[in-house]
Amino acid sequence: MAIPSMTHNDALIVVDVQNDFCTDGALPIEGGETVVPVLNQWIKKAEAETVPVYASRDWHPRKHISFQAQNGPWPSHCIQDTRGAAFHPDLTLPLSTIVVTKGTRFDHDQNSVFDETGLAYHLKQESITRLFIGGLALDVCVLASAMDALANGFEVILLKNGTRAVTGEGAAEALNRMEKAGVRIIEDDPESTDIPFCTKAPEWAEHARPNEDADDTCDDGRAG
Ligand code: VGL
Ligand code: ZN
Repeated sequence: MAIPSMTHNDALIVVDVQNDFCTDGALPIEGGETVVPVLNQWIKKAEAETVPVYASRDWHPRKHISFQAQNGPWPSHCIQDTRGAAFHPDLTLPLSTIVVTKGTRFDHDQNSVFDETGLAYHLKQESITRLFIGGLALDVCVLASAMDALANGFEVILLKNGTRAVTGEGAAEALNRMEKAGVRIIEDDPESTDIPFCTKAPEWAEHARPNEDADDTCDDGRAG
């Protein structure tokens, strides 16, 4: 099956590619960082087609309800403004990236990027109808986001090579559920599509990171 071209009415959604979900993070997902080069390729392709890039981040307050110390399921992770909550440093998010912050509520966790974020409203305002989704974790936030995207009337393409799951069984179940619900799952490398890459980006853009400031803040000795 041919890889769908990215066009207008598409958006790329990069879910929670944050340090805490990678090796040595607080909630490490096996091979979490391996999604970075794959998603960087999709980001490049999106930029070449002027397809907007959205990056969600899990952004928990201390003592979040999802933490084990609060009787939740997870070790504490992605605490606001810490290094663990920062996007992976090798993720080449363009300056134009729109960041979607979730997991900030005190009364419930927000696994889906659509859960009380207003994102569906915004995407509809932008006339976006189809979402390319990758990131972490396949069986938690990517799954919840893809299912909510369908429920909100979007077409969904899962970038399978650009995601990793917390558990192996979780991965199989997530893929199964998504496929049954109507998510299109693609495994191909974006290099193999018919979309030309843009000619070389300007120097400054190659090094730009929207979270540069957050990183600096963490460098001066604060927790994280
Ligand atoms: C996630 C576990 C806890 C995720 C977030 O982004 O998939 N997983 N919080
Ligand atoms: Zn979380």
